[in-house]
Amino acid sequence: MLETFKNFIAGEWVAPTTGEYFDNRNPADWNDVIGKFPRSGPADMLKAIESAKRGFAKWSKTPAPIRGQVLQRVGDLLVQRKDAMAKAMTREMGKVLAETRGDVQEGIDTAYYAATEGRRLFGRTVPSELRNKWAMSYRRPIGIAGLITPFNFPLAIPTWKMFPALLCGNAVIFKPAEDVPHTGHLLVEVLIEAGLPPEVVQLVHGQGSVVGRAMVEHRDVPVISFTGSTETGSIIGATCGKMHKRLSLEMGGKNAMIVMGDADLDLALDGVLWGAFGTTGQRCTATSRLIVMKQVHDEMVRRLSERASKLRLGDGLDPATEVGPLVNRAQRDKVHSYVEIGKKEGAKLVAGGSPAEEGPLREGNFYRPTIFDGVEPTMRIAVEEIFGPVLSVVTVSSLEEAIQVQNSTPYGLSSSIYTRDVNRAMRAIRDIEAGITYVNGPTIGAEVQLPFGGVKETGNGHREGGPTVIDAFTEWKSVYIDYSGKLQKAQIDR
Ligand code: UN1
Repeated sequence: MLETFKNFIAGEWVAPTTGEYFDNRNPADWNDVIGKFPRSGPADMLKAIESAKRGFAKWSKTPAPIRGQVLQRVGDLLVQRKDAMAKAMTREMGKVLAETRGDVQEGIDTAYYAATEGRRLFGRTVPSELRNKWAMSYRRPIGIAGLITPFNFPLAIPTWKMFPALLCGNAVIFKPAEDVPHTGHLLVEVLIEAGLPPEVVQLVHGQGSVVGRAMVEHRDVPVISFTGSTETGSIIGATCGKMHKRLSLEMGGKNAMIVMGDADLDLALDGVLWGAFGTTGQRCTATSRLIVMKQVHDEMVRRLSERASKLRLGDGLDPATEVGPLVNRAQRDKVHSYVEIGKKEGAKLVAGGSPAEEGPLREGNFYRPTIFDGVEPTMRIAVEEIFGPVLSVVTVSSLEEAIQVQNSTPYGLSSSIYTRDVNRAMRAIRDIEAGITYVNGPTIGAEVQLPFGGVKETGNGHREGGPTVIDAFTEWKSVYIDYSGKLQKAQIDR
């Protein structure tokens, strides 16, 4: 009997008012249905907002160190459930078990990091220009934070937003991607078991264009945090701009790895395989371009295409699998359409280029790790985000040219350079336009205690992770306390 899941609204697991549900299927085997999840409507969102207001009234008055203790317990429960949650995640979105375990670990790290922030959440005390007057500023929660999250890191990305938002004293409404509702469900179960007051978190499943939209357009949700496509981010941004809402956006990437002539090629090879084909290329930080110096191009591309063609595709739960499926059929079709575009543009296909359909792979959304050589920096496959296992190789003849190519897309999330020359590395760090630069590592591998985010069309200036994320979820209040017992006029009586 297929399990029917519910929303979590007003402290209870409840059926959607629409009475409608959608099937959540395993992308490695379309016949495996995980469960039915609510296709909620705006009325469900309205109830969630009303409840979150009550949750906020209570939670915002709970001392931050006590809020931190709840997050500490959240971390402990995630540790206990790491394996079970990782398996559930692989089953619903496909990436291999080692990676979904890493995804849960990122949630654990975020929980413990946020927990300790409860005893910091620093404000500033500064001197007043007047005698016998005190001046300070401190951070306050904003209200209800609406969180809209993608499928590729079904646990880590929601936690990047949710844990700091909660620590800062906000209530949250969580709208997970339609492809990964089960992980969202399991995460909310953990929060409730850890002792979070029930109305402080609301889980509303459904479509972004329906429930996500109802949340973004509602005046009582003053903060929105979104990770997803630049296209959707622009729509959300327009609404939030009109309504003067706080908005943190984390969007597309077209991340490049630069390989210099002096690089350790074995290291670069391991790095590009992991960066391009880990998570089946479905990361905002995926290495989707390889910018290689001409003297090492031939060797690099030959060895790379050999190894990419040997990567083992399969169900992510099988320990022998190296590359799982794409998340759904539409995503597989999109990847294939980009491969057709690349061929038409005149790039040379040196690995992959087609869906993988042998044996049991036929039941899933598998696509062969794909490499295009001879790519011009202006081709669409070198500029647009594909979000799949497709790598474009561009050849260059100097560091300057490499950096120019690296910077020639509308995005600026992650970047990487392989070189043994510290001067080159430092120049790349300075001149690359991106939120993250790795030296001798691929474009993926961000850690939770550092700012995460990008420049240009990747973001809107906010950073998740580290101490920076709390800027998205707090307001400043400045406080002046005059203990002189007389009227002192700033700027005048000094
Ligand atoms: C993403 O690319 O969508 O840097 C997030 C990494 C992960 C997070 C990636 N820690 O690989």
